[in-house]
Amino acid sequence: MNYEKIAAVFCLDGSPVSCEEVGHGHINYTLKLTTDTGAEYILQRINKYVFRDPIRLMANASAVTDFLRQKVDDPRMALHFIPTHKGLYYHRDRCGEFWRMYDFVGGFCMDAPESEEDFYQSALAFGRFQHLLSDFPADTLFETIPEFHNTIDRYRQFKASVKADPCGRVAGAREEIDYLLRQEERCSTLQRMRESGELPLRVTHNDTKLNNVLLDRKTRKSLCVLDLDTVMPGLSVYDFGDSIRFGAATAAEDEPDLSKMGLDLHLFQVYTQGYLEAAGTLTDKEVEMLPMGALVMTVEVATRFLKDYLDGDLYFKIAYPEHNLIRARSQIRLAADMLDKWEEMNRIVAQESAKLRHT
Ligand code: ADP
Ligand code: GN1
Ligand code: MG
Repeated sequence: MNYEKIAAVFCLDGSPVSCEEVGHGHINYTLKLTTDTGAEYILQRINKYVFRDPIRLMANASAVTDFLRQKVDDPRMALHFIPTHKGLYYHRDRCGEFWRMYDFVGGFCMDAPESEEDFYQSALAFGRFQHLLSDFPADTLFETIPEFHNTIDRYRQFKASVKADPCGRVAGAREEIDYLLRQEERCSTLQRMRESGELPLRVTHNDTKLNNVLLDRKTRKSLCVLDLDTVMPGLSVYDFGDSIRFGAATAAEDEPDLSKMGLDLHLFQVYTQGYLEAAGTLTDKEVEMLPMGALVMTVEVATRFLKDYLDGDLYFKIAYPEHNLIRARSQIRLAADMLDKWEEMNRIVAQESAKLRHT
C-alpha cells in the first residue's frame, strides 16, 4: 500500500516518514503514521464489508466528535478527524476504499485490565461518553449497521447460516449451536423491552471493549473513547454489558483453554461502580437489567462469531482458521459462568446502586 500517496490527501503537519499497523481491532485496518515534524496520526481504512455506507458513517462520527469537543476541557478527551484538502473527513482511493485520518491521541489501550483501577477508569470513560451525549440529537444519527444489537434479529441471521451451512461446518459445531439456541428466549428480553419502551433509547457507543478506550500513560486516567463507528441510538445496558463481557472476563475473548474463562465478580463490581457514577441518571429498570446486558452481549457476540465461522469468516478478522469457533466457545463458557453467578451479579448491582443513592 502506498501510504504516502493517501496521506498526501489530508491536511497534515509535515510529511510522512513512517507508518505501522497498530491495535487489535477486529474490523478496520489501522495504521499509525508519523511525519518529519514528529506529528503522529491514525490512518484507517474503513471496512466496507461491515460498513456499507462509509460517507454517512463519517458524517455520524464527525458530528459526534465535534459535539464532544465542545464539552471537554482537554482536547485529548475527544477524537479529532483531519480533513482532506477538499475539506472532507474521508478519502476514497482509486480502488474504491475509504480512508480517514485522525490525531493519534497518545496514551495506551489494553486488551485486558492491568489493574482494577484501569478498569474503573474505562467504566468512567464509557459512562461519561453516554452522559455527554445525552443531549445529542439522536434523530440525526444514521444507523451504520441496522439492527446492530437486535438480538432477535441476530438469532434470525444465525439460524439462517446454520440452515444454509455454506462451508459444511455445522456438524463440527453442533454442541455450540444447540447451547446458543437454548439461550434464545432468555436473550431476547432486552430487544422486547426496547420495543415496548420499558428501556429508554439513548445515544450509546455499542462497542465498549476495553481496547476502545485510551488511558493516559502517566496518570493512567481515562482519556477518550475510540471507535465511534457504531454510535447509534441504543440501550445503556448494551454498553455496560459489552464492557463486562470483554473486560471483566478472566481470560481473553479467544482463549482456547475454556477452564480459564469465567466472570471475575470483583471486576464486575468495580465496573458497575464506575459506570453508575459516570453515566448520569439511569432508570430503575435500566439498573435492574445491567446483569442481563452482560449476559445478552456475551451470548449475542457468540452467535455472531459462530455465524461468521459457519459463513466462512467473512466479517471478523481472524488469525487462524478456527479462530471464530474458538471465540464462540470462550464466549459460551463466559455466558454459562454468568448464569452460575447470576444472583451475585444482581446483588452487586443492587448494592452499588444503593451506595450511590446514599451519597
Ligand atoms: P476497529 O474497529 O478495527 O476496532 P479502532 O478504531 O478501534 O478499529 O482502532 C483499532 C485500534 O487502533 C484501537 O484499539 C487502538 O489500539 C488503536 N487506535 C485507534 N485510534 C487511535 C487513536 N486516535 N490514538 C491511539 N490509538 C488509536
Ligand atoms: C468488533 O471493532 P472492534 O474490534 O472494536 C465488533 C463488535 C464485537 C467485537 C468482538 C463493528 O469490535 O461488535 O463485539 O468485535 N464491531 C463491529 O470483539 O462489528
Ligand atoms: Mg475497536
